[in-house]
Amino acid sequence: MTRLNKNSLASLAKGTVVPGYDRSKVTPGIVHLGIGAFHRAHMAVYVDDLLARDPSWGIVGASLRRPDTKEALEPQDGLYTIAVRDAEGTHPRVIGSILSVMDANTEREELLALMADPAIRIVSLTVTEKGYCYAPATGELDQGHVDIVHDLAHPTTPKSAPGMLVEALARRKAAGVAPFTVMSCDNLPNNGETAKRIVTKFASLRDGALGEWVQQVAFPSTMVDRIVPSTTDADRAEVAGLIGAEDAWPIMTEPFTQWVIEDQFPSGRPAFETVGAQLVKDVEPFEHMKLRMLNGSHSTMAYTGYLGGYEYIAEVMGDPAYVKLVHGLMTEEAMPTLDMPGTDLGAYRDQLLDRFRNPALKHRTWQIAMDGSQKLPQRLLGTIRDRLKAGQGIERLALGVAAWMRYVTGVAEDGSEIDVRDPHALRMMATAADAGDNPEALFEGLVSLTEVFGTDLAGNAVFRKAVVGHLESLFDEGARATVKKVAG
Ligand code: CS2
Repeated sequence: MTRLNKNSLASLAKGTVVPGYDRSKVTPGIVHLGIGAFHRAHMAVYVDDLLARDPSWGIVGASLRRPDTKEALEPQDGLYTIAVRDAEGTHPRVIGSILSVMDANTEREELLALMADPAIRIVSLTVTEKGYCYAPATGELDQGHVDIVHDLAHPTTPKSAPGMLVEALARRKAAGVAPFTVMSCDNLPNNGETAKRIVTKFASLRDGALGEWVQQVAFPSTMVDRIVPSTTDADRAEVAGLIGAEDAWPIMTEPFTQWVIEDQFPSGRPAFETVGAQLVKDVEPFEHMKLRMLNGSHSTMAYTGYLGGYEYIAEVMGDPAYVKLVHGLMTEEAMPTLDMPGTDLGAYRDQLLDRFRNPALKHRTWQIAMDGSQKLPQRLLGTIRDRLKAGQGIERLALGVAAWMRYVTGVAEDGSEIDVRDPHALRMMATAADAGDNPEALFEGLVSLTEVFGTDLAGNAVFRKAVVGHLESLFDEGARATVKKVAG
């Protein structure tokens, strides 16, 4: 079978949507760090929609860790398929906005040179929570992080995202070139502010004058949303059948997509508002809504669902007790903490429940369960803090936290091993091993991870009682019975 690339583009199977602009006219205006599946299903699609109107915003993607995306997309001239799955079927569309992909490990110098080029006006990021090298509870740069230690010692050959951004900015400063705008598209609250705090801290640790200069860089916040399960071999085979060519890395996703962007781009930006993005003054309320409702539910379903023996989110949604739990978590516990005048939160919730139900999306609970230590603070703990302050109940949210604690012990209910993926996995599993099946000791050990829980929650009696109570039930009765009880 022929490979998807610029030569095969004209002969793809009927029904495949292809770029409606002349790719040879497109020039790079954006460097994107962290060219994973999410970016390719989200921002790259918005950019693909606007290149016909303005070809100066092509994307050069870079991966900081692994060369696999480059290896997949290079023979395809950067082209790949997004396959949108709904009840009617799978709809393939070839995206052309990614002009090339660089591997930061082997092409660091070329990548830094490009980032310093005046044509690049935006550097966007999807490096995941852990890519910020910060303490999730405080949002401060983790100066003891191994990559940060490395990058401060070797600032011109950085490995981390903050190190790359600051070295590129230093080169622009030296060349008298205005800074690019840094646009975080990661799932963090105040992602712009957070990126700014980390980048300016890192720059000032490198050199005071650079730290000052970096103050002028714009860091707009964004809220990003699209569910993107990992691609499987079965997905590859299906897409090949649909488009009539082999695509080494298609992306499977849902019809829904949302992007809310803080309008702060002194070096210019594409007309994102013409392709469905919302440009607003303050993104924070949108981020809270999304993180607390969508992601808070997702993480709760991931841990309780995995423990209960459910592989996919759509399966979890087939269990009425779980649906009741998530409905209650959103309605009773998350929604009252949000400040979204003019938004029908009930309708937003119902739309989320429908999205979770999408049977065509094979979204694994295990995938969402990854990196919990980086996700819990913004998804569950912030909501818990707000409610504790107001003297309100936290039963369902606390079950999410307890199920995470039970999950990171690394042992499933049937005694099999759980492949726990998390930057703190080893520490957490050692804590769990010490605690054995004593819920109190497990809580004690894990809540003392202050970079996750801060310093306030360990001593909060209401929080402790709720989480330890759920842990007891998870150990004694199992996840399904516990969900049923807590859902009411
Ligand atoms: C998920 C998110 O894997 C996860 O942690 O909760 O990736 C989620 O699918 C996206 O945030 C949806 O926009």
